[in-house]
Amino acid sequence: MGHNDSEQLNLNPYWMPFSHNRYYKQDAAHRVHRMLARAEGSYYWTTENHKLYDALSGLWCCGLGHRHPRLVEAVKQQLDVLDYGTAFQMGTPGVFKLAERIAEAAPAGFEHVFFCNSGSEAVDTALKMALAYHRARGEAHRTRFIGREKGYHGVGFGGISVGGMVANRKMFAAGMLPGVDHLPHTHNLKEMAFSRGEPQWGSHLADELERLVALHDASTIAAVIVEPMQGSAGVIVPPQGYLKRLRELCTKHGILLIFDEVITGFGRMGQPFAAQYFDVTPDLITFAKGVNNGLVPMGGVIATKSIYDTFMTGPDHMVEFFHGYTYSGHALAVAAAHAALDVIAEEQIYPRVNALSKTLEEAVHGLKGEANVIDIRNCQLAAAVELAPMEGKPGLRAIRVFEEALKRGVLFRFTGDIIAMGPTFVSTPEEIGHMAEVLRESIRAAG
Ligand code: PXG
Repeated sequence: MGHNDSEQLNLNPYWMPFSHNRYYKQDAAHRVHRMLARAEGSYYWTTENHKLYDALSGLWCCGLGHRHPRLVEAVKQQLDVLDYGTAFQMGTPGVFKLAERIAEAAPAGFEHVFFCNSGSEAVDTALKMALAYHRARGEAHRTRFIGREKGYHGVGFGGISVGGMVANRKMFAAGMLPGVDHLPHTHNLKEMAFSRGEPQWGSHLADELERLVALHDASTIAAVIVEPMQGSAGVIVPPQGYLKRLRELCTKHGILLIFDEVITGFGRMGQPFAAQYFDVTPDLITFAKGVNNGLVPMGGVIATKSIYDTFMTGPDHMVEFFHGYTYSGHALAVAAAHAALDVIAEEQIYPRVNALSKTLEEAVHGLKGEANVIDIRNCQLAAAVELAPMEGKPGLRAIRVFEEALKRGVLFRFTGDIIAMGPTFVSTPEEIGHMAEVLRESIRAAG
């Protein structure tokens, strides 16, 4: 489709998700380089045939690069064999095998995988597992969840309840889960601006869990859920020792610890999961995105043996967990996931990410000193540059930077006045360096 074709589109019927619909639709100038036509590897091409480096791997999901031939082929082949296989009370060899492979990649003790279709569903599934687990153990009084400020756990009612993003919560307050409380977030510009990797300051913030336990009593709390590294809030990196401390406190009080690894799972951390990267083992792990490179929607929850076994009681012809989705373990998603796991192994993605992360760290921290740059953060193959808001117009500076970068051939992600980066795992050091230089020029051009 050429540029002119896209200008003839009726833009009105499509209600764009998490987007400024009016800004995008009202003025062709606002859509320049913002209509995607095709993709390959680390690049998109727009309908004007303008090439864009994909600095966030889609929405954190296409780390292996777009249209990886192995994944494309796997899905095509699957289509010739089985399109959709009934998900309840039936199975396919592929989905059993995939669960085994994912459990093998997870930390020791994680032996069971439940599939769904998105990160939001994965979070709701994990929260339900936590409630049902305690109930099955005779601790039905453990009903409370603890999330964290600035946390993002998708957009289901469970996810927004434990999430900590005001904009995602305030309109829906009436539908929130009752009894949820939040840990403070760990972002503090004064104490940690321009930290490389995990900030030294802030592990004491995990002790706030003790305060919440004292307030609510441990016997009322089912689970704590956190992103090991907060992605959506703009790459907020856990302070050194913070996650270990959370783990200790959860164990001490019989509270399940859920790591939401929707962004951190399957590559971004240079390890299968952030649990391994930070060497902290939760009780449940949610995943989505990278499991099959975003090719077909898929999410899931990995559970420890002891959690799974707790459900396996009662008459064995009965359903043990009243939960599941029509598309749980969809055949196409499963085929893509097998291929993604093959590629991760064959292309040595984890060592590659580890090496590339150092390049990213150097490149982004090289922007220190640019006007209006107030913080730079990085964690493995994720980074963010925080900009000073324009007087009275929060968010506008980042939009300007975003638009300047589009002109220069890089698609960044912005949230508030933060520019986030999550390059593909198959990027070259040169591409990472170029991305950072485009960001520098765009920050200067945006004024
Ligand atoms: N948990 C976490 C930790 C996430 O990052 C979700 C749950 C929800 O996933 P679904 O598949 O329901 O969207 C996410 C999603 C961004 C960005 O710009 C991040 C997400 C989605 C879109 C954009 O950082 N994370």
